[in-house]
Amino acid sequence: MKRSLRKHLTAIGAMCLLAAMVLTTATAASSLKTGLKVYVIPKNLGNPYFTTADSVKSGGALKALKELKEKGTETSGTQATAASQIPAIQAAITKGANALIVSATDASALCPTLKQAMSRKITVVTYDSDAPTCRNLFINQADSKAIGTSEVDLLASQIKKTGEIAIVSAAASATNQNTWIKYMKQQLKKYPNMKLVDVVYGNDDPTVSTQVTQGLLQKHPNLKGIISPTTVGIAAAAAVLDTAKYRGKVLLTGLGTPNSLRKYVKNGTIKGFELWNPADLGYLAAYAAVNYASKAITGKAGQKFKAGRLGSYRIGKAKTVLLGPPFVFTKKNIDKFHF
Ligand code: RAM
Repeated sequence: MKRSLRKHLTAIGAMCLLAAMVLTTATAASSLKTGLKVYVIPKNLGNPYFTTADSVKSGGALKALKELKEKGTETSGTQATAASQIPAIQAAITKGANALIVSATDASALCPTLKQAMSRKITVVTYDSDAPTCRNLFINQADSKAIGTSEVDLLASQIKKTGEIAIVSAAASATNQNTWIKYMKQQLKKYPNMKLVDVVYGNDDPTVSTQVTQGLLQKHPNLKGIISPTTVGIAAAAAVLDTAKYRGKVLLTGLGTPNSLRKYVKNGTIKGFELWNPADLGYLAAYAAVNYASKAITGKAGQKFKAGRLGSYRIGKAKTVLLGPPFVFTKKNIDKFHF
């Protein structure tokens, strides 16, 4: 009896030991590295959209890196061009980066540098604007097709599905804007009385965006609507349209931030626009980058990881993680948002 009890206890002991071992291994596998040098590299510095996406104050990428005890740095050029952004990426590599979180101004121009980083085992995560062939993961703000389609639908409802329209985009090389425009063109086929007459590029620069919008209005006196899928472009276009001549006559929608468009929504220059929460996008990108750099995930579809306050996320196809659906801001709800 005694012997069998001892045997029993030994068996239980062994099981406990095994369980404890399994537990430690599980914890070890999912525990993240700390002290990593992570560089957050937006298209450009001084763009309020990226300030929100990246900063500690707004709860963006650098906040996540702080929570995870990494060394986070935001760096880029001052213009949303590859020539301005590439030196910042190269400098981050030279400084011994463990991970780069990049919004690509121009995928093909950036790829040689990003590939060089990957060959040195530096984790490369794109967010906001992808470089599909030279990164480990892309953190997508919202379904690209949904963005393009809903922008057209929003404008269609505002101009009664009729009239000439134009697009004021960011850089001609921007992957994100070009993808959305492709879906806008597809969706426009559903509106035979709406005609896309021009696509112009303001380069995420307020002055250039103002000039190209003014140019559009001169060139197309019958213009009824503008879609500007860039936070810088839509704010510049709104300021141009905010005069008695155009207000309510040339309608504007696109992707913008509530703070920069509040007054135009209230005075009727804009009836509705869209966006996601840029801070959540940066925050998610940082969690993904640290998980990848810690080898807790490898980019396989279906893998799950935890992203702090946002909860759990799953990697989808093409090594992409989707933040969530876009949100429409109108006069009714804009005062609930402050970024
Ligand atoms: C601008 C940038 C950015 C884009 C937003 C909507 O700030 O072009 O890449 O995602 O607009």
